[in-house]
Amino acid sequence: MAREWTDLFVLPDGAAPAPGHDGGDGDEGGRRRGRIFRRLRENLSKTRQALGAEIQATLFQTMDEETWERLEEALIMADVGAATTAKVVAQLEQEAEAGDVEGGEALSARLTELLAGIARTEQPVRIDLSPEPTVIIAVGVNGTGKTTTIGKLAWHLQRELGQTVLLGAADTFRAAATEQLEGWAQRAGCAMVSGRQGQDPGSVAFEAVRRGREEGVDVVVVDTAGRLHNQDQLMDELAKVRRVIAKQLPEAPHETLLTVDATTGQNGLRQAMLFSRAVPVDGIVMTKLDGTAKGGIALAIAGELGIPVKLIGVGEALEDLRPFDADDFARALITP
Ligand SMILES: Nc1nc2c(ncn2[C@@H]2O[C@H](COP(=O)(O)OP(=O)(O)O)[C@@H](O)[C@H]2O)c(=O)[nH]1
Ligand SMILES: [Mg+2]
Repeated sequence: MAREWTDLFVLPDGAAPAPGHDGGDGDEGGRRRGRIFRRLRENLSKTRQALGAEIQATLFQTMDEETWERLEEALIMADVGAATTAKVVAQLEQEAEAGDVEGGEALSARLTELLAGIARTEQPVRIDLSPEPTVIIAVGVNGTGKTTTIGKLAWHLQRELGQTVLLGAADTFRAAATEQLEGWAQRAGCAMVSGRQGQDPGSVAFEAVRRGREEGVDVVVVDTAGRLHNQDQLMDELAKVRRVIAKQLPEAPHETLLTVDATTGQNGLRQAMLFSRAVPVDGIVMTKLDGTAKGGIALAIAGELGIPVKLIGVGEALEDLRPFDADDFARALITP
């Protein structure tokens, strides 16, 4: 899974990441990864306090029927999902009883491994940036964090990967949406194609891709509306935006990212399911993981939808968007 920006995004031949990007195997790279992991742990503190403490308390006891049940309960409370939890705990219990894993430390490490395992899907995780421009489109329910994610993503693409970015404000449903994206474009230091309220979103997307091609921009990121008068209308409109983009550039959009708000738990999961049935989704961005004790959903959602989580939002600042790494994530949740 992707740990660094250079793991998530495949740069075109000949392109080099920006100086000071987060890769690197040397001491500096190691220190940087340490810092990132500590920050991840901090930002996940709500789930970690709820889950980590309970898990450590259980796993370091002599395991009996009741402690397995408590472990199950803790995972369900963290929104790992009933079916997934049952599977993971049954596996751990079986291995513990067979004597394959012994002791609290080993049990805790094995649990981390099993939890990380449920986040794996068959679908590719990496995003290829070789199309010129690469077109990324963000979809998802209103308020889940599309616009914020796009702003953070633009910043990272430029800062870490040295890519030029152009934003397209195709959420023309809400008056404030364009202004909000403009604020992010300024912070990220990239150009933007605006739309007027009520303007056809397809025309904004079309213009963004057209300008991106003309100016030789590396990545075009298109924002969309998450709410219309009804669900069918919204899905029709998204399909239209995609068609219009494809008219400019066959194969595009190259990447459709679906934002899901972690604080809405199982309800968010149902909404995501509706979206992913109507629009082909390549990856999930799990947002607001800093604001919930139910961070386990980031592990369960890939299994439920069959779509990999590619990015996570762990705060409102520019740097609070990270490539998702299931092992780091599970470790950050469970390590007290
Ligand atoms: N704490 C936190 N807040 C977030 C995160 N992502 C987005 N938000 C907030 O969620 C709210 C809605 O975000 P917005 O990008 O406007 O959602 P959109 O309607 O899908 O475009 C804003 O107040 C954001 O600051 C996150 O990862 N953590
Ligand atoms: Mg928005």
